[in-house]
Amino acid sequence: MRSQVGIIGAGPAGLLLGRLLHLQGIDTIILERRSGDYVLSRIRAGVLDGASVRALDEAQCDARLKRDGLFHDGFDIVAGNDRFHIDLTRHTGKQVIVYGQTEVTRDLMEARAGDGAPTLYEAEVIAMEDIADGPVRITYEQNGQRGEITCDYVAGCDGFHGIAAKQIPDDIRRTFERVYPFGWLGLFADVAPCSPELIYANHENGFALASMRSAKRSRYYIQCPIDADLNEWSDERVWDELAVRLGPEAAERMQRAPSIEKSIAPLRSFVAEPMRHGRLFLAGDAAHIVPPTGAKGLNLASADALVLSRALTALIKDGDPSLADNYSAERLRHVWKVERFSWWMTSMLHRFHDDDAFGARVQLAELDYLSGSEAAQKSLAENYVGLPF
Ligand code: RFL
Ligand code: PHB
Repeated sequence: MRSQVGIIGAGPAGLLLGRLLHLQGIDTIILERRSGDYVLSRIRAGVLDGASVRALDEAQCDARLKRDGLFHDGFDIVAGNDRFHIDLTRHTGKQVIVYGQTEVTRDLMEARAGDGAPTLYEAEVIAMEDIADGPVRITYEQNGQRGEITCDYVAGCDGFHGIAAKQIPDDIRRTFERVYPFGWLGLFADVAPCSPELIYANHENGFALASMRSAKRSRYYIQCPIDADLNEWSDERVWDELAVRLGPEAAERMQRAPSIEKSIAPLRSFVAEPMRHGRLFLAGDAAHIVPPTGAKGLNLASADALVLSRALTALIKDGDPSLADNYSAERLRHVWKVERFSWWMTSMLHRFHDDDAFGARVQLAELDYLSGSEAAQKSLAENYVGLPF
């Protein structure tokens, strides 16, 4: 099989890129190691910023998002006994949209099916050859059989555990990483949200987040030890912790119900540089990971896909390499600002080591400053709605 662009991974980055290139008349093949149902069952992001909204608009895949998404003007922060509001719209004139990654993925998969563009599911890429000069040969395994695709360019949209980033030679690739000493335990329940907007809480027991997917479905998270055993966290125990950490006002309104999903995710900051080598371009979690506190992972993946689609279009249709040559440097400037923001939100809102009394006081001062400073709130707001790129 042959294609102009081979895309590895059918997560949001790969599907968005595939759709944007299709609209430019460029053909793509997507190889995804999981089944379509598996990809759709992965529960992840919930908040879309300006990058995702722009990308989905250009992809002409935003009809359901505009109809069913929840448009939020701000969110609350609870710190000890204090609860204050971050007014995104007043500070930036913008909103964020609560709309699940699952729904984004479904919309993009449907559009791709309508385009008649090929996606090979349960096809795991195991090797790539000639990424320096091309044409690139991608070898994959599907149902125990090997197959090969030849393409002019490859987009590695295969997430943090993917194979694409590792094709960049060790003497060129540099990685930067911070692993946090805790995880997030997330829970879904079919109950009304406890507040019309999100609540981020810093409590002495640890971080908590009240989020949602609809007027009838709530998403909650609590900080937990990195080695926490899910079996030791009954629904009741999670609800009790949420009630304590989110504060009395939220606790009073919080409805409890059996969880329909419960899982633990580690938190990590990670960047791999460069984001391009020869004919291979990286996008999304394959190139960078942020801790979910700033709600930025999916949004960075969207920004990558948008910028990469333009670069590949100029390269393939006009023979103009300038955008492609700039891709890595341009994206990394934005990526590092978002890494900084996500790290800062995480540092401000979580409990770190019990023995760091100085760190704990600085964190209290940070929250106190934020609650009283319009300038600090504006800075948070402009990062949360998405920085220009
Ligand atoms: P994905 O979604 O991981 O997709 C990569 C795909 O590549 C496939 N793959 C391969 N396919 C073929 N051959 C191989 N060798 C392959 N290796 C891997 C995988 O099966 C997979 O389908 O990466 P992508 O597209 O870059 O998208 C990134 C986002 O999924 C991620 O950044 C977000 O989910 C992060 N995130 C959040 N982001 C936000 O913007 N807002 C949020 O509110 C938010 N909340 C979250 C989050 C992530 C979380 N977890 C579970 C880490 C909340 C959580 C709890
Ligand atoms: C979510 O709803 O899953 C969510 C919301 C905000 C975050 C992270 C996750 O910062």
